[in-house]
Amino acid sequence: MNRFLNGWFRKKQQDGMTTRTAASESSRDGNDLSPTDIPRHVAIIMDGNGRWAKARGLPRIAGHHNGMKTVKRITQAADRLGVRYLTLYAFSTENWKRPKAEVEFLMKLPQEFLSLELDELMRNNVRVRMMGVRELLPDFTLAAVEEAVRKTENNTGLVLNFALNYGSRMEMVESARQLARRAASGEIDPNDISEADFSAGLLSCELPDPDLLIRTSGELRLSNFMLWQLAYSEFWFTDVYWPEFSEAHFHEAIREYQRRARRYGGL
Ligand code: V0D
Repeated sequence: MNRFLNGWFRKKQQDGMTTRTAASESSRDGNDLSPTDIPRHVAIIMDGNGRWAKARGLPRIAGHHNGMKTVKRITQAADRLGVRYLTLYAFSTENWKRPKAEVEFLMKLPQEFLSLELDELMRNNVRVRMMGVRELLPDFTLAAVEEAVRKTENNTGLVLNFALNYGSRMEMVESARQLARRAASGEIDPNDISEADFSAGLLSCELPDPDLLIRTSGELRLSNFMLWQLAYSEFWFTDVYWPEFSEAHFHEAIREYQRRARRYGGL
């Protein structure tokens, strides 16, 4: 793992000094991507961890654990490309219905991830944040995440936003309630409520809307993820399971995003 981290660092320092000629190499490392049209905000539904494990005769938790390595890989890839916001759907409000042992395992992952990666995230100026309902999350999970949020709050690089105990309909109902309370108290006129007012009541209020949504593992649904915020986003789906999702796959998604943007611009 150390070798990989050093590799990331070395590459960062060399950026702009390398000259690449081979087309295959250039397409793999993203040098064929247009640096002027990198999506500002990429959101990802990290699906297929359980299926990846099942296909290998491993327990589902082995899939979740390997999925965590992909989180690291794709955070690095996004950072290198200059993506400003990366939102990852780590745990939905519906995920509590899974077997108790699986939920217990999942709740240990933020702590494990951060104990391995927080130093590196700091060195790379990454800001960690969380989008979700704090209630119901175990104390040790919340403590680990909040420590990372606090330690990185002044970082100015990539914003790594974890959707944790997040549900989109719930957040929209909450925003509606907030506006209804303000209207009932006479603070605002219901007729003056704008889209911006509604957005301001969502858990994503500090982030721009995603430019690109990626979902892995072949499902073509939103599964209650950022329904309002994804109104104008480009969607990109792949059959690849999340534990096998690579930097090259990520570049493929962004290449397609840029192709669509060029076509749209040509109209
Ligand atoms: C399992 C694939 C990182 C999706 C990725 C509690 C399912 C690995 C985090 C994480 C999970 C969350 C917050 C944070 C730092 C790291 C994570 C969960 C699941 C759910 F501040 N991976 N990861 N959280 N998986």
